[in-house]
Amino acid sequence: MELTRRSLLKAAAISSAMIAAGCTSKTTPEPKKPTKDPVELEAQSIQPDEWKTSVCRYCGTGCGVLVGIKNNRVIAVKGDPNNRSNRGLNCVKGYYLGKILFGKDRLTKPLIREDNSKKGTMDGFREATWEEALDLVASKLKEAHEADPNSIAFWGSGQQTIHEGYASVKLWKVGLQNNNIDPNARLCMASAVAGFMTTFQSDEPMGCYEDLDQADVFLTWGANMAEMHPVLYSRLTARKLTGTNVLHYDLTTRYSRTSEVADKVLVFRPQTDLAIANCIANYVIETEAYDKQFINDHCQFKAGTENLGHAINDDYDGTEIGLNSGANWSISFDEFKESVSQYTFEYTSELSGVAVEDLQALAKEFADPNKKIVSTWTMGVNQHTRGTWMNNLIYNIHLLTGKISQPGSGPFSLTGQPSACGTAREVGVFSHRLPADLVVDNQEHRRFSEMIWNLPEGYLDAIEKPGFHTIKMFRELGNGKVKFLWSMSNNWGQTLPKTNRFRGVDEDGKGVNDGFIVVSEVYPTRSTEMANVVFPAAMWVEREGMFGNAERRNAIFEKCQEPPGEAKWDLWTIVQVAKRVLEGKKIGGHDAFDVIFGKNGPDIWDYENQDLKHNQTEVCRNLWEEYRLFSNPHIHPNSKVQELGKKLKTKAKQLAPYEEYLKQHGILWPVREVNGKWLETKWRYAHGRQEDGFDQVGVEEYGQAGKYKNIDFYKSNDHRPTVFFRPFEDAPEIPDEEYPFWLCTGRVLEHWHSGSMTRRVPELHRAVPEALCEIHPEDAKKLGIEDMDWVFIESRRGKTKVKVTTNGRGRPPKGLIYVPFFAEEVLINDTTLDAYCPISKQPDYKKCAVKIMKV
Ligand SMILES: Nc1nc2c(c(=O)[nH]1)N[C@H]1C(S)=C(S)[C@@H](COP(=O)(O)OP(=O)(O)OC[C@H]3O[C@@H](n4cnc5c(=O)[nH]c(N)nc54)[C@H](O)[C@@H]3O)O[C@H]1N2
Ligand SMILES: Nc1nc2c(c(=O)[nH]1)N[C@H]1C(S)=C(S)[C@@H](COP(=O)(O)OP(=O)(O)OC[C@H]3O[C@@H](n4cnc5c(=O)[nH]c(N)nc54)[C@H](O)[C@@H]3O)O[C@H]1N2
Ligand code: SF4
Ligand SMILES: [Mo]
Repeated sequence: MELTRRSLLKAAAISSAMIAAGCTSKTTPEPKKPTKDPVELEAQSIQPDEWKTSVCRYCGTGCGVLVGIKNNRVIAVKGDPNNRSNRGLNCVKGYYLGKILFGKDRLTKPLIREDNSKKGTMDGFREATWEEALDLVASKLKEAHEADPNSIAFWGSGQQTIHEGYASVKLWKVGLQNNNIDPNARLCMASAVAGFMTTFQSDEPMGCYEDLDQADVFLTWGANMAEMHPVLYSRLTARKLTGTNVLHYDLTTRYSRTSEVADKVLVFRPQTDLAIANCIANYVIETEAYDKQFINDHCQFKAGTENLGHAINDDYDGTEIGLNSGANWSISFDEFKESVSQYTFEYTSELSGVAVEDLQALAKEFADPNKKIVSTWTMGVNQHTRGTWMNNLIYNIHLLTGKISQPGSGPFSLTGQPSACGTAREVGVFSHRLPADLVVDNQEHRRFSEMIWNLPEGYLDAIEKPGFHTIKMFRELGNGKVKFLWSMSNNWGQTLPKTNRFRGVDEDGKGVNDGFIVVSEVYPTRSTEMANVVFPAAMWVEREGMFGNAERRNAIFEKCQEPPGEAKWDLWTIVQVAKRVLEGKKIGGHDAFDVIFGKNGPDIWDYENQDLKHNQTEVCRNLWEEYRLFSNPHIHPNSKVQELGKKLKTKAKQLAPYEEYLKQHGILWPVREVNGKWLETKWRYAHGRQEDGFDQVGVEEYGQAGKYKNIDFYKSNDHRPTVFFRPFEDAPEIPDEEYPFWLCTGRVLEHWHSGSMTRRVPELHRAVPEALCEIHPEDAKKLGIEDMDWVFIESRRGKTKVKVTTNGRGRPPKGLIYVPFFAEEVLINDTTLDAYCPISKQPDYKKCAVKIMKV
């Protein structure tokens, strides 16, 4: 399809429908509707007293917003024109952001369950004082921990602030010396992380959003950006309007809103993206269109374990293949060439269902040395039983063609949540990680962390083995082995795959009801109904916080109003539990609590009042300045820290002093101080003037500046990222006679994940009031189903009741259905599969086999 004036106009119309630039939405303080109903908030024509700097709390785009306050209440929200990530734009969710604070059924008091038989409902709770709830939680945690360290677990989130995530890590990994802590980002970004670490030995993208303003070709690898990263998508469509012959290829398993304005839509059979990426690599090598100088100077080649099988059973990780899933070894370029040679256009077309001409057109874009290409991807690639491989394969084609780390050209892994980067990944909430790309099973990393945390040498050896990853954690909860679970800023009762594994009880009456479950939440959810204790939390701007977005931008949001009732800042709750549970424990002769949070550590405890320090900015600054040492070891007084930090290359993440983030409405790391100004880095590994956003950190510390194209992958082993051979291997469950359909699950523009917040915003709720199953009209006809008929979708694991539509926003091909997971009454995750990528341990929600039955 040609890029016509009509398609451009269409692009502009579609993207502007999703964006509300510079608009202001008004909210009133008093909600009017009863519990469970979305809140009606009236528009008011009053002017705010003050506007405070903030960040949207939904997606990883990380849009800056300004929050209007009157009489200490949030009354308006608008895009922040000074935030360089969004330049004042917001999508419809950002536009109505203020309203999530005022749901009538906000949790305002700690709840303690009195009646265990009512688990699975919000009945059977009584209100309690904080003192009582905290004492109970701490005693249960202590009891379980003492009985068996493997019976406790903490499930965190990419929606926790950086400080909350950091405090969780300190309580769990340092205080309890326990690695059973993992974030929901395991469901989301784990394959991206594993992809970055295996290819580059350094997490997070080299480029930034400005790449979208300069590319000649865009490639979405199963990413529905129009709905999931709308503000970035508007930047993409704007580039198509202003650039000459800018093309967008949408690779997808279902025609989505993103496909609507793409120039070419390549609908492929699920999982065959592996073959497509290899096919492009094969073409550029065969035609000698790869960048010889670049790979000579900057790349190495490797192969890894193949025929990985499928991580479906509990014991997979311990099997021979499971233990060796990440093994890899060096190969020559010629061996690589030979390995990918099987992925001809014809073979790939046969596997994927994409026409040979379309594959050729796409491969030719990469073969053109003059074209700048940006690849983007999110869950289609990461939620994949070969998710790590798929990330490696996208890097392969950008490395082979040298289309990387340059303005307008590069692979760009999009983030899901607002702080999956800043919190889950950067502060190390994963069961195998420590802050700043460090990992628990590396002795030098532990020594370095001990020095920063004032711990005796060898203290962290207790946590040298990674703990439970998320799927393991919840399987163990279902098995009754995890006896204590605390979750924060997530809703596992709805969002984990194969939910009925731990939501129900087995034949012996064993199961989730055995565990003592603590949920920190702002609204009643599918998870709070499984809880023994619910801690009411302050949400979004009811406390101060900081998020880190997809382009490495850390940005602060200021506190704008008090939380309702007795709801409290999650960080306060963490520290209060720590105070109780660490009572009596010593570290190096000091009270453990004082080392972790108090006077021998970050100093966030008020000893006079026996409480967290009252000033939230002071608490955040103190924690930040400690955390910042991981990336800026040179400001630590101990020269051993400095030396080791340099060796570990942690400085490559360099962060600025806390206040700078407010002044600048966010800064991309690594940062650098030049003549008293803190400058951000837009293109990592690419040398140039720092003032223009090019990398300097690497040059100064580890660099080989001035090499070919001024690029130095200074964090990679031997400064050389890896081009991996990764073959096509099929999905764990493929439609057959009994279960003839692929089930793909995902999201819609108007709702956020489990819908707990967006369904309480009337405008969003009205726009998409119910979750519908999209099905191809011919499939519906064959099954004798009409629009809005109820059906059961059944897999080998469970079934879900849902209404169908043949006329939805997305259009699945024949043989595939799509169901969003935002509606708590349509628990599609009872049906999904929890098989995961053997390397990243991220599950695949995008494909399993189901049958459809009319109700
Ligand atoms: N409105 C809104 N925006 C959000 C969110 C939200 O809840 N609501 N959540 C945020 C979060 S946390 C995330 S993770 C992102 C998710 O952002 P996306 O990943 O863009 O969205 P999903 O709906 O999860 O994924 C749907 C896509 O998966 C692709 N897919 C399916 N199977 C395959 C396959 O085998 N290979 C490949 N390559 N692709 C496949 C399909 O083509 C489809 O377009 O959105 C973020 N933004
Ligand atoms: N079927 C299917 N399932 C999926 C996916 C899929 O594509 N398909 N995608 C997966 C992905 S990528 C992701 S990221 C996960 C997301 O899964 P979850 O993170 O489990 O889901 P959310 O609805 O975002 O849960 C966040 C909760 O935090 C609460 N909250 C808001 N602010 C605060 C606060 O300040 N403090 C506290 N304590 N709580 C707060 C909200 O009310 C909300 O209920 O879902 C996964 N599940
Ligand atoms: S949901 Fe994402 S795109 Fe929309 S305003 Fe928030 S951060 Fe921006
Ligand atoms: Mo996500």
